Amino acid sequence: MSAQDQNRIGLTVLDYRGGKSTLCAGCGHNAISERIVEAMYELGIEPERVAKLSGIGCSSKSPAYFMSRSHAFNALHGRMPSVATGAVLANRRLLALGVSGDGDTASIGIGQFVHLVRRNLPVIYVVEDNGVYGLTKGQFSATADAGAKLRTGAVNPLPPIDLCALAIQLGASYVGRSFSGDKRQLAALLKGAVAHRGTAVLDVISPCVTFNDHAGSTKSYAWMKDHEQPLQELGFVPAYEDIAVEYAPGTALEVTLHDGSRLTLQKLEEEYDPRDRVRALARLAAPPRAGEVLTGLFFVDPAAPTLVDALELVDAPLATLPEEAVRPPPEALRKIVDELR
Ligand SMILES: Cc1ncc(C[n+]2csc(CCOP(=O)(O)OP(=O)(O)O)c2C)c(N)n1
Ligand code: SF4
Repeated sequence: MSAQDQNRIGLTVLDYRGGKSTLCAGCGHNAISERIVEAMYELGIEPERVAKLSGIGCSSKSPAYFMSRSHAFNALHGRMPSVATGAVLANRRLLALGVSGDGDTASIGIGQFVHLVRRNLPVIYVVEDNGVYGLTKGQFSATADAGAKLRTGAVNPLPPIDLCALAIQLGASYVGRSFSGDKRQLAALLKGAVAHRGTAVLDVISPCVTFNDHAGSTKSYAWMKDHEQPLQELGFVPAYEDIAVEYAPGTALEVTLHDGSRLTLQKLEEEYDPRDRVRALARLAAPPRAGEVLTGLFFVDPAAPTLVDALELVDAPLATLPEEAVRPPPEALRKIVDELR
């Protein structure tokens, strides 16, 4: 792809870029921004349709570094889900993209995260997971592995929260894990998330090169290169392109997403089926070998009802509705008051 190539809506990749990153050179978060730019460009998503939402942290700063033409809101620490809920309910036409950190999500924002996934709010929720609070200089977060070491030698005594297992258990309908350095897998997972219509949680291991990329860290580049264990070979087939599946018959599983596009999954394990919630949880509870990081698409349910379905909202953005549609007429109010007398 050259910078001049146009996508199906006539935009170039430059139209999807953002401001110059102020994050540390080599930070995994920058690589994730790159993949988001590519995915949105390749899928031909209108930048103006996207609402980028985040909390506080290095990760939460990263929406400033992609898709400048989109809407954006940088919320309080851990409070992005509330803002995302308001934005999605007010305007169902928006494509909501939340970007958060492991501290933002699994520590201070855990209550908000839990309710977002429980409601299956239509939002892509990317956790840029480095196991530490990068912005405040590297304290352990709640996703740090037990026994992981800080540069100072401090050892984490506590077990980690597995955000993927939590998200599946609570109702998220598209859940996967990837590594910021795994371009192909992350791109496929992101494109699948864009095509999905419920909560898509992507826990992306994203090394903090400044505070958590040393021997003893279990979220460093070196550790992830040695310990990543992909669950399947992922490819994404957009609905507007001809099918070009290269997998041998009998080895691939095709999942049709709500917008009609499909995810093709080449199973490493004969019977792994990402549509089975119980099996997904069992698989996450028993990683391949001690210390290995399982990546891939763990669970997808394209038909799961979302909060928007439950509320039976109109399709039109609420802000565009005329006053007579949102304000009950005086007779209706009088009737309610009479009933309460
Ligand atoms: C209420 C509140 N408490 C604490 C802070 C300080 N603070 C800012 S960012 C941050 C941690 C961010 O860590 P994480 O979400 O893992 O993102 P990273 O910087 O690692 O990408 C903390 C504790 C704050 N801004 N607000
Ligand atoms: S401190 Fe860590 S998380 Fe923050 S920008 Fe630097 S490398 Fe990235």
